[in-house]
Amino acid sequence: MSLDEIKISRAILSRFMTKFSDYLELDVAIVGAGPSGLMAALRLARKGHKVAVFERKLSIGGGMWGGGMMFNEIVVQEQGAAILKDLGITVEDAGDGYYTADSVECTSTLTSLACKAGAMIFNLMTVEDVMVRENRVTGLVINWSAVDIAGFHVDPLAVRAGYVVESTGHDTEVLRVIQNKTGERLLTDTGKIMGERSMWAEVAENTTLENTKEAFPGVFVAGMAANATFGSFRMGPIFGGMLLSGERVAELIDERLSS
Ligand code: 48F
Repeated sequence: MSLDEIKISRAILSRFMTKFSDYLELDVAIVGAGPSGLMAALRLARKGHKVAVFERKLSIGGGMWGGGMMFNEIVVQEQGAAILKDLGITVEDAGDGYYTADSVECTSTLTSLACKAGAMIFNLMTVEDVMVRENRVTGLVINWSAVDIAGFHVDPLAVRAGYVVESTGHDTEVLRVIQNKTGERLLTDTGKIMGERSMWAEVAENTTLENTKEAFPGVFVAGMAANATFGSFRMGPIFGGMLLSGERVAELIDERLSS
């Protein structure tokens, strides 16, 4: 068979357009493909919901690849180790209730399983805004990250979603847009993003789960963004809370979608 460059180009364009257009209306739109967003995508897709993840970067996985300070191992506690083992990831016992796992294996396995479960991941796309109707978020406004980086004046496109997961990590970008543009109160004590506090792993791991909840009508917050939104601590390279938060947000949204 001789290779035709135009057929290669046409195959990519035509498949991408079909895929993109199929995912313009979603049950759940997830912003950020870090560990919490990927875990949420995996669980929601396995429940049969139509899910897409929008990730700004070329790479999927957020802060998980880098382990701690680029030593590419992560630490989890008992519950996190159980999740990783269940996903088929090798976990090493480090003693005293600490477990380690290779961060590359964790990230790549989680990504692969989310895709295989039916979640569609769109990388290189930045969520720059939301759609709001009657004080509820009904979708996302997206653009190519390259447009954003270049500072080009190019209008975005939009995606409709039953629910949005804000899993953008430390920066809580989606809620920041909502706070700035709607002028409405967020569902926090202050009505605003309360901000991330300095490192305290033990408290932060627990509060991540408590803070995984609806932060604005239609928007659930997960992972580090949950702690940043509700004013809790950062935890550094211990990742069980991220995985559990992804699972929790999937359960909460599944309940809403099923009711
Ligand atoms: O930061 P990130 O890994 O979020 P996470 O799931 O996990 C946090 C941990 O990695 C670590 C930690 C705990 O152990 O403290 O930091 O909470 O991933 C967030 C992803 O969101 C993307 C960003 O590129 C990253 O991959 N992202 C951020 N803003 C946007 C976005 C945006 N506006 N549009 C699209 N993607």
